[in-house]
Amino acid sequence: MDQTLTLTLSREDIVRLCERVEGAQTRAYAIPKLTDEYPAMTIADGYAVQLELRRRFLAAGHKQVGWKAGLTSRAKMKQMGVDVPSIGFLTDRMARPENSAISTHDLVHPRVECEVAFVTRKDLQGPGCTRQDVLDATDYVLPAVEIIDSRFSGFKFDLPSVVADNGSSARFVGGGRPRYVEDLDLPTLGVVMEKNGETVAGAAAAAVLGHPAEAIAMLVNILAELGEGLPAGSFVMSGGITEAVPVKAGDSVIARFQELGSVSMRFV
Ligand code: OOG
Ligand code: MG
Repeated sequence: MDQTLTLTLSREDIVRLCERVEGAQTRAYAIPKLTDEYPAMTIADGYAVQLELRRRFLAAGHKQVGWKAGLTSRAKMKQMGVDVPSIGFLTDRMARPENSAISTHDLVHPRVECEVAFVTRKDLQGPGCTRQDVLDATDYVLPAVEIIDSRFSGFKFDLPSVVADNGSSARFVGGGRPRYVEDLDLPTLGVVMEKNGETVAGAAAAAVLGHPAEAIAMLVNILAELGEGLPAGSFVMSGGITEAVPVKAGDSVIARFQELGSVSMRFV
């Protein structure tokens, strides 16, 4: 088995680290990255902590709505200093309506990023899931903004730590105009992020692994390694196209996507 897939943490350590991450997420405070205390932690350990976190949230009544791929563009990998993509789960409690006021008081140091979101109409199962499998299983795509919030001090982490922190997932807003993928040329689709009326980031969707559907295929293949599939009806974000932009109370953000419309929100 691949070294990175080997578990090194005991069950007690997994629960302990999960409680640490859960406390930081729900009470919005920064903690040192987990590998400071557990330098031998692997990606498999990170996913074990994430799985425990998901189990607890679902047991507390949160509903899972889908998944997110992260660190799928060069801009994001460079910004975060991590060059392997990751996945995280999304729940109903993280969703915020378009044009709404999003509180920053329950977040540590939020950042926004533009992403293409997919909604599936067929089950997808890896290994070996391809971009074409994803396109065939896609109901429609829509523009989304993810509000990420690493719980690690200084927004600095490594892959095992960020995976344990559910890929920095915090909030997300879907909106704009849902479209069928076959009516679009997704790679050439341009996106621009505006903060307080100024353009702060922009790129084409090809920045995400050449085609955002490639990120969904990667996510399905990681899920397979974790012994899971992606059920029909999932909402899946394919990863930030540009680098993430910090936001604070008082900021307003508009992500404008060619062909897909725009997604707006303000922070309070
Ligand atoms: C990790 C999450 C990355 C994306 O879209 O690349 C992510 C992070 O940057 O904190 O959501
Ligand atoms: Mg993201």
